[in-house]
Amino acid sequence: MMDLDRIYIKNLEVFAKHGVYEEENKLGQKFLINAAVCTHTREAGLSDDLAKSVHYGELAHFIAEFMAEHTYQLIETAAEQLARALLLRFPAMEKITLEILKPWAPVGLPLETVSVEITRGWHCAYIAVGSNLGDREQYIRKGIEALREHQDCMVLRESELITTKPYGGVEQPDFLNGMLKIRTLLPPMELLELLHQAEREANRERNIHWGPRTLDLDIIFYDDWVVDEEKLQIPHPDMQNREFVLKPLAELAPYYRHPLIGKTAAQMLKELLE
Ligand code: PH2
Ligand code: MG
Ligand code: MG
Repeated sequence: MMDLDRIYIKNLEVFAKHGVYEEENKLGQKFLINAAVCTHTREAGLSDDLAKSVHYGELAHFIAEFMAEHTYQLIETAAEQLARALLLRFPAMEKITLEILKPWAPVGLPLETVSVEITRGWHCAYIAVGSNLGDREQYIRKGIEALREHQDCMVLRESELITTKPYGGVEQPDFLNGMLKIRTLLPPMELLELLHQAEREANRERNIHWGPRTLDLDIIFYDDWVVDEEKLQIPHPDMQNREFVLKPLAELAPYYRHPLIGKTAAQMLKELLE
């Protein structure tokens, strides 16, 4: 991944009413905002065209208005919601580091400032889709639609859907399988929850492990992250052995490299078929 460029706003002063204490919500106080916006400025830099970059004036006004229009108890919440709103409002923003400071925090002790700083951004994930019950294509289309409709997800690409023999030894009908490339603001566990929600909406019943299902949505890759939680492993731990995963993945991203195995999708597919 190419290094991102940054646009900074330093110590933007806004008056707002975030706070846990009642007087903070009533009277309000001064806040300072620092933002480091990660984006690509090359095109704007060559063309001198503002439309190709993130307008720092719009950015500053958006921040000031957002801070004034909402009232949260926590500066954590103000930062979380503001970062999300900015990433949705300015699509060229890949990532933002946002710091919210309270120079007048009413804690009854002399201090210069209190603050929180968070970094949020868009992530790229590959989602395997599968169905082998009922109107398989319809279930898959509905699942993709559920992701499209979620504000924090964009479906960027869809592979062809292919018919595959059941893998894993359970006797069951043939599958329809495919792959999605998505862009998302959701961290892995929240993305998993969204996928489960979409599966539930497809009337999926979880009874036989590896049994037939109306809709299965699995996270294959999430950037180059490695996640090893009880409920979620990324990359998908068996993907390198599954033609029904590697084939549609290699269609979308033949050179995407597995962060642990070190091989590309195309290489893994070739080796599996050998
Ligand atoms: N999913 C499984 C088990 N076996 N076989 C095929 N062909 N396609 C699948 O999506 C599939 C499978 C468990 O999720
Ligand atoms: Mg699966
Ligand atoms: Mg699954």
